Amino acid sequence: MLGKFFQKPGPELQDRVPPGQHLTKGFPVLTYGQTPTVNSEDWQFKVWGLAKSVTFSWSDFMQMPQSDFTADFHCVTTWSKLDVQWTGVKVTDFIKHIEIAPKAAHILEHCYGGYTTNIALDDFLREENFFAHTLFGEPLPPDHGGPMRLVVPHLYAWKSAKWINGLEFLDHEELGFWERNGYHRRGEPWAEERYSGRFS
Ligand SMILES: Nc1nc2c(c(=O)[nH]1)N[C@H]1C(S)=C(S)[C@@H](COP(=O)(O)O)O[C@H]1N2
Ligand SMILES: [Mo]
Repeated sequence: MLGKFFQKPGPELQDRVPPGQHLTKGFPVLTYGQTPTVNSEDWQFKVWGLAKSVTFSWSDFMQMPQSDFTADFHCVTTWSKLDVQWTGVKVTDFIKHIEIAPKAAHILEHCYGGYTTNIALDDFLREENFFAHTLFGEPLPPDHGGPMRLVVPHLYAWKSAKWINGLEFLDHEELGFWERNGYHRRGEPWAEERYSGRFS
């Protein structure tokens, strides 16, 4: 829908807006179900499966290098928001603290509230991915995934798990919540990988 909050991109921005997407100036909240209440003091993050099992606390993450990010955000429901500003921990810094088994090739992202989404290990390990705890200079609001979410800018935003609490490393692909319900297993916006052919 085009209206007050959705605009067609001008020519200067067109090369940043994937096909079938519209720009939004606001930042819509897209959540399936309830927003879980998670305090940073209670937040825990587990790694298991084909990686050495380990649990991280909030302070563990705060002691890792902190970086600022500016990233575009593309929801499969056709809105895109450019230049979102975040602070958090780069995935490439985080993984120095875990031991991934050589056989691992896929990940299932787990969240408070039960949401899951799958990602290939190669897509996860990219330099531009990060765990975010700050949005535009403020603590990440609960609706946007606070206290901590993953952000994977090169894939549709349903891969950017809010209230993330764990990564399960696998040698095969296990589909997450939306992927089991008809969405594409990978979700690359420039290729419009919106839906899985299995259901259409
Ligand atoms: N845990 C969890 N993470 C989630 C979702 C969700 O419902 N639960 N929705 C996804 C979808 S479809 C999108 S578009 C983005 C939306 O993030 P936002 O609400 O901060 O805009 O979060 C993704 N991560
Ligand atoms: Mo979405």
